[in-house]
Amino acid sequence: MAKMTEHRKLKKWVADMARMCRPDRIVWIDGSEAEKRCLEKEACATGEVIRLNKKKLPGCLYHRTAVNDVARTEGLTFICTKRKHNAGPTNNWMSPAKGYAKARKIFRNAMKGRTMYVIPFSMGPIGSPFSKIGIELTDSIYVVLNMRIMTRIGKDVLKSLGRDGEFTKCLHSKADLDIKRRLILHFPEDNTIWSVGSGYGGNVLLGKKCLSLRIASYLGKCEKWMAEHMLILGIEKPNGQIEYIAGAFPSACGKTNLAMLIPPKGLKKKGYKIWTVGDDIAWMRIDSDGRLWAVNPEAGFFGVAPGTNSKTNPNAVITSRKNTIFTNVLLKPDKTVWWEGGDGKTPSKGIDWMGRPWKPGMLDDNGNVIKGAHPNSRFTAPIGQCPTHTFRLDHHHGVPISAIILGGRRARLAPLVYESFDWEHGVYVGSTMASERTAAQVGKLGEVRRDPMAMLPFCGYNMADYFRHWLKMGKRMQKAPKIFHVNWFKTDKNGKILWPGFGDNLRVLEWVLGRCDKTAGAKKTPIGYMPGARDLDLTGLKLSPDTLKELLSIDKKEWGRELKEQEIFFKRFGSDLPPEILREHKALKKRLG
Ligand code: SAT
Ligand code: MN
Repeated sequence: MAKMTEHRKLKKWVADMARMCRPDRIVWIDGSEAEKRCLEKEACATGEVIRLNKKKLPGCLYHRTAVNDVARTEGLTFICTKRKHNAGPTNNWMSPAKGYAKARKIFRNAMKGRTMYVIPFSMGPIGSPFSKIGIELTDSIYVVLNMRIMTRIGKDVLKSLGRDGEFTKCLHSKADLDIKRRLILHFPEDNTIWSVGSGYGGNVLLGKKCLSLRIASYLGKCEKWMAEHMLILGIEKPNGQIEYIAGAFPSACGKTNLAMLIPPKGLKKKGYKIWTVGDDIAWMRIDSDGRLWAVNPEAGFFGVAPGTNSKTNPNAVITSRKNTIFTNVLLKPDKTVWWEGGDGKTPSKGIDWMGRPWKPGMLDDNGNVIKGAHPNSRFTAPIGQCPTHTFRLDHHHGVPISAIILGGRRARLAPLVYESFDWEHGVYVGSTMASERTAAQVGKLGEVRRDPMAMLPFCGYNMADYFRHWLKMGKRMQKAPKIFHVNWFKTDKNGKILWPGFGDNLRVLEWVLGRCDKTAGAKKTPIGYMPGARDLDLTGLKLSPDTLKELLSIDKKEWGRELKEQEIFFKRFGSDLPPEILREHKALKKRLG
């Protein structure tokens, strides 16, 4: 099968890796339907996946990961650069020599008795000069089947790679799934990723966070473009014009929902329509018109299941009705699936994400309710099945971005929305983003952590340089997108979320676009421009004037504390921090008095 390519370096690398991992067989993935059927059959036979109800969920599969392997493990994720300084203070660092040596010990013989699959994949349309090719070697059929959905794979990718094309070398083995022997290593200087000891999502679908963000952010800095943890959506305005917005939010903060939102009644009547371009990653370049253009390098969604239902995200529900892989959700007796906050009644019984018989209300040893689905359970579905998917998916230059929105999950402090004064101020706002920890990463839930541009776990180099790169990109553009900050998660004193969110977020985006074409009003505040009560279209929304006031309020005391916390965070970068960031910080302090 290695006949599929005449790329000598590629063949040699596959042989070298096989010599280390010792698989019984090597299979080159061609991407065909026949091959997919074969893989599914084999994975069903071994129990790696379960075929779901063919009538109700045609083409759908079910998979459970190991109980200690349900989210990205950031503590075991490393940037391996020759100089520690190049990884920066926010990344775990290892020298390449040590990284390779440590991982080699775990990879050695790890694929004995298994098959090594060689997956050629393209991030972005195959053949586009802006796309990046990776080859993932893996001993997991689950990974192959997911990569089929999340990326463009197979023969055509190899063809486009030719005899000597550049590719990211991605090696993955589940090994023994021992968390003590788990490592997710990035070698940006070698264009290489090694992941071992995990079978979960972002740890193992190496085209996603590892290549498209960590490696790509490094490449983007070198090649003058941006790889960002952003959704991309098009908003068709009543006049038929489509404006595109990119939005950075940490994992599990609603990017997927926002990317495919349904306009609320009042706005739908006006004629708004949404086009989904991407829900997680944006690669952005400056085009000949001096504007920033974005592509979604992925081909599918790896969305959070819990909370997804026909009210919160009808498009996601439709998207995942067929040809979808469900991971760590509840399996019902009729071979359909369910999760907390999903459609339909809570099933009276099922098999939970840990593979144990489950009934609603069951308690664990600590008296906590046992969930049927893990809070970070996921669905993997092709973007082409999304009713709102853009017709520009395969356009190599993507879509022009009018506005960037930055958001976190913050109970207090950040108002519903504000607009930065200019690009430099916007970069500062991005550098100070913070969010409460979600189930998407292993760690304590709810803890507020700094997460600049939602890239804290995904920036493949020193974040101080990353801020500098953003500042430079702004200078290179003739018409930079306006930068906004949003917070859908502000609560009242009792912890109740004030803003309805979901489709109603379009009301905020309408204002954002209005600011871009200078049709929406705003008032100047110390933190940026904010809408007055009458600048938002709240038709049909039951929101008391007090609630709106609270949503748009700025508590100077809280902001004073915030400024201090920012200082502590910035100190970590020492003298590397661009002076522009400190200047903006000082200016804000002064404006707040
Ligand atoms: O596990 S993934 O990294 O793919 C999803 C996420 O955490 O955003
Ligand atoms: Mn993400």
